[in-house]
Amino acid sequence: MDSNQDKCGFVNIIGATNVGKSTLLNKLVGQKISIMSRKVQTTRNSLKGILTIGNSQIIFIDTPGIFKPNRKLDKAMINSAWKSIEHSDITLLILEAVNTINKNTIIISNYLKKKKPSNLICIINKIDKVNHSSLLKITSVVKEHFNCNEYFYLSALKGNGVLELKNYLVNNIPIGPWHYSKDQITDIPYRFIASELVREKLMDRLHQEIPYGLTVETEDWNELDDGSVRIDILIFVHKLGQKKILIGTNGYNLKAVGSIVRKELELMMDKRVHIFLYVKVNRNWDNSPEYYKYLGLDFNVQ
Ligand SMILES: Nc1nc2c(ncn2[C@@H]2O[C@H](COP(=O)(O)OP(=O)(O)OP(=O)(O)O)[C@@H](O)[C@H]2O)c(=O)[nH]1
Ligand SMILES: [Mg+2]
Repeated sequence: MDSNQDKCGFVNIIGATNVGKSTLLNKLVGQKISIMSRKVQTTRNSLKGILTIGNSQIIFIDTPGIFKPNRKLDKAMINSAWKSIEHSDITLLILEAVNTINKNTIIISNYLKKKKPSNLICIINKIDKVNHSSLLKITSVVKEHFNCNEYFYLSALKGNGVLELKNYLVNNIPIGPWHYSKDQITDIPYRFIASELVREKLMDRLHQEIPYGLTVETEDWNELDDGSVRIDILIFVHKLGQKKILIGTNGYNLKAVGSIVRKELELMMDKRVHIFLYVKVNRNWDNSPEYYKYLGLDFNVQ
């Protein structure tokens, strides 16, 4: 094999909700492209992150976390995660070092027994939370449920073990032409990143069912003559009561979210940003075909 030949591989990242998939994706590509939160069900659609090292290009796909779905939106999210397995060269199954096997991991284990991914790699994440002497025991329990080709132990949050994983992936992706240019790290437009950052901050600040009853969309994006950009962002909620809580007393919540997101986007894009946030009540936002299309999800999911 000619070691100078270009290599390119699709590596999808699957796992139960909240195990650290998006945190790992961001660590692997070196920039935040997928939002993360302490709450479950943060990622709603499959997102690409691209890492190019030497002559190798790895296209990672972060996916919505697996859990037992109830709502139509949840079902479509989980469908999109399963679908990504079909098109990947390597599948990274992310498990947590704490409470490793639970009802969500059992759903995954049952699914993978039927639909075998091409090269299943097990990642035990959050090892910063356990004593390293317990990793052997965790691995033997995992082996009762999953048939993985390799095992990696890492902390996506702190970065331990991420380099070893990158090296493995570079050595194991197939020969093939690159799909993206050398310095591209995602195909997600800034418009989408902006709305996702707003959703991330709202998930952090709001509690109970409210984070799951809202969605965020960028309505307008205008480059101004002075080199700055004006971004108008709409937040949809199901009920008027949710709107009031979201806005907060004297608009405090909304102002705080706008300010944090503005600073993050300014750093990312290296330009001045003006953000305008609006909250609208729409009882049906999660039942509109346009919304599913916007996220690349299947509206007709059963
Ligand atoms: N201690 C510790 N926490 C971590 C680690 N990796 C991720 N987390 C935390 O776990 C939580 C969930 O992280 P996410 O990256 O949003 O998890 P996810 O799997 O993408 O979640 P969904 O999109 O909801 O499926 C966040 O609070 C992260 O900071 C880790 O290695 N160690
Ligand atoms: Mg996620």
